[in-house]
Amino acid sequence: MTRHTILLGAPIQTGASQPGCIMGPQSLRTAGLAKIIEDLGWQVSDRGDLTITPQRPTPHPNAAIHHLAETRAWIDTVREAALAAGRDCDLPVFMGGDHSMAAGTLPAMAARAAEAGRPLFVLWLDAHPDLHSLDSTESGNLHGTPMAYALGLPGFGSAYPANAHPLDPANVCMMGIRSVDRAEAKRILETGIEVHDMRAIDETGVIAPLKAFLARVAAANGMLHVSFDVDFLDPSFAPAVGTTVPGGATFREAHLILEMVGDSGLATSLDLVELNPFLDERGRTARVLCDFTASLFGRRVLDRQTRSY
Ligand code: B3U
Ligand code: MN
Ligand code: MN
Repeated sequence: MTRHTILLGAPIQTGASQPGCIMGPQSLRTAGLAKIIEDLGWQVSDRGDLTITPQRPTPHPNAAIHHLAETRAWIDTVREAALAAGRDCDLPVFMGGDHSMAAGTLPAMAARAAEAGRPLFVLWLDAHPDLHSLDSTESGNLHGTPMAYALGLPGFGSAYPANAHPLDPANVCMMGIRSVDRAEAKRILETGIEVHDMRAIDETGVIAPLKAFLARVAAANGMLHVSFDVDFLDPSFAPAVGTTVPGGATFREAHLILEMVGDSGLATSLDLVELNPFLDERGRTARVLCDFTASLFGRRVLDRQTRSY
């Protein structure tokens, strides 16, 4: 049976430090994302881009915070549309937009998993853990908050919507982490989240930890959401991101991760976030993201049998 994906654009840039992510969904479309997935035998529907109406500013005791009202509106809008897309296809692709989008997609996929009576697992590919609350963020850039919110951690008051389906930290696996603020480091220790920072990846490679995580997802009959932040990648080949951090995943590491996830057949949703086309070099980063997405959707270098690792 033909599998079906829905592309959904969330042109959010209010959570990032600089403008540009508003063009992310269009850049992915221009790079041919729909056709690339179609050529792999999938049915593809593009639901276009979500919008929010203009918002009045919401005050918050943490004066550093930018665009709280817009972020809240995006969270509500994205959550509803992401849940519908999750119900209507096998593997929706949420095209950001900055990573504050995940404060909508993660609770939506958790709600979807609860409906299906399955646990939700999250593979978080990012230079950052995005574990700030509204109280702890110092930059005030709300793309630094979605994971803390999705886990149901304190520090959000009623400024973000109540999170009815908090993620289990034991079901989260982070890879590529190399920029962690003090409040975030504390939360990593408190929650016990599995974090494979770049040092760990240098020491052990990506295969063993990913294989172990995927085995846990399979054993639990879990749903798997992959949240792919462009800054997971080394900026030398993926420059189109506002918060570049040196020492990121190589093309080969990222390619292998997405191929292994693709081989597992476990992925049930994907975020592509933080692509800032204003900072790109002739569409290079958008094309790289399309290539990795193709790997997740089943493209292989040779049409040989799927490996078991
Ligand atoms: N942790 C820092 C930096 C950051 C988080 N996410 C991104 N950058 N992309 C902060 O601003 O919260
Ligand atoms: Mn991020
Ligand atoms: Mn990041």
